[in-house]
Amino acid sequence: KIQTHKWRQPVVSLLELGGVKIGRDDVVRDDPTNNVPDAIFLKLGMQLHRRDQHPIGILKNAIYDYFNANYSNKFDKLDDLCPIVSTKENFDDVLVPPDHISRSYNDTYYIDSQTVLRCHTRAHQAELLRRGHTHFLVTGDVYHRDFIDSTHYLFFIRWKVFVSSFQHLFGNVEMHWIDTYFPFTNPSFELEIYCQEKWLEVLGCGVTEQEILQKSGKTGNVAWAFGLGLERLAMVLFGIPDIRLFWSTDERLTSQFSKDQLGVKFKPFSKYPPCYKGMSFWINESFTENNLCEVVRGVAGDFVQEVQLIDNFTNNKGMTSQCYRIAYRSMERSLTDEEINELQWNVREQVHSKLKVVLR
Ligand code: FA5
Ligand code: MG
Repeated sequence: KIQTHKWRQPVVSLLELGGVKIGRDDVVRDDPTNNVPDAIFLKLGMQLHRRDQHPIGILKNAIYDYFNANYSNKFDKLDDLCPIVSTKENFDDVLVPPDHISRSYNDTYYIDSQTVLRCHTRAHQAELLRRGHTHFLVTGDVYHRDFIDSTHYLFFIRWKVFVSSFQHLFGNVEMHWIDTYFPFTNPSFELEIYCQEKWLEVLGCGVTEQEILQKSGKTGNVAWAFGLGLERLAMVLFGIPDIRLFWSTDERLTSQFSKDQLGVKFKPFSKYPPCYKGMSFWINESFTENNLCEVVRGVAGDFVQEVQLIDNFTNNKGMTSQCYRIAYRSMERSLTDEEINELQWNVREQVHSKLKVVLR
């Protein structure tokens, strides 16, 4: 039986993903080669991008329509591939070097040492090329261990396409391109758009390395690929201020959107302010911010809006102390002081016991 916090989602123990039946015990195990928490298993089957009335589904359909109209149905669309893949598919096949940080347990969810929750839909690329697909869009949820703020989520819906133009969707938003590095493309670029007074990265792209194409029997071709976070684009298009709102089942949210309605602006229903709590501790060698966020998320779920490092100093004995500020906030209702104090108390307790840091 899954242990869930009293405010969290209902208990599920079996999912069907892309035609495959997956039990909770196949994904979440008490085993050093596994770092998938229950909270992630519970979200695995949600497939927001396959819901026609959901902002993510509406956006996906609009992008599909755009491709159908402009590339005369040339693109094959796959949106139901199982997110559980091998480390070979997720890393080796797309030329991620053996020592690349994205392979670490700090950055990726491992089911066991050979199996991960895909970090990108590119994990399906080699197989699709081998199966003879040349133009394709893969939509699916992808999983990263990451820090917490209003534009980052532990998993998000990603795209991979072979195409050259995308301006159409962004309209007249201010944007710029940045040169960057990815192991699988060269040259590589990122696109940022200006949103909520900050530059926000919305996609990475580039020309696929020839080695990848050669390995899939596509020598002599040129491929253009990109990966786009649908949430971030949907935040701009629908005026949705916080990424957690996509996972809300509150009717005041879901009733605002309907099939094929792309231009609708979200009307906020929660004016509940965030409540801030601080905590300081002496870190140890194995401490990482992602591990801290995992613990906080494990306790507070979607009630945590942001975890922010606000102070960092090293004393004359070489010990480093860090202070974090946690913002608690529900998108749906007002949290009581009692609830917040209990969350914070549990966070402190687990940060101490799981991360072995010394609280100050
Ligand atoms: C990449 O940056 C490259 N793999 C993109 C790529 C694809 C390059 C194909 C070349 C060819 P990454 O997953 O880090 O992948 O980010 C892709 C997009 O996902 C980002 O631009 C952003 O829109 C979104 N994204 C990244 N992290 C998060 C997160 N924590 N929460 C929500 N969206 C995110
Ligand atoms: Mg990136």
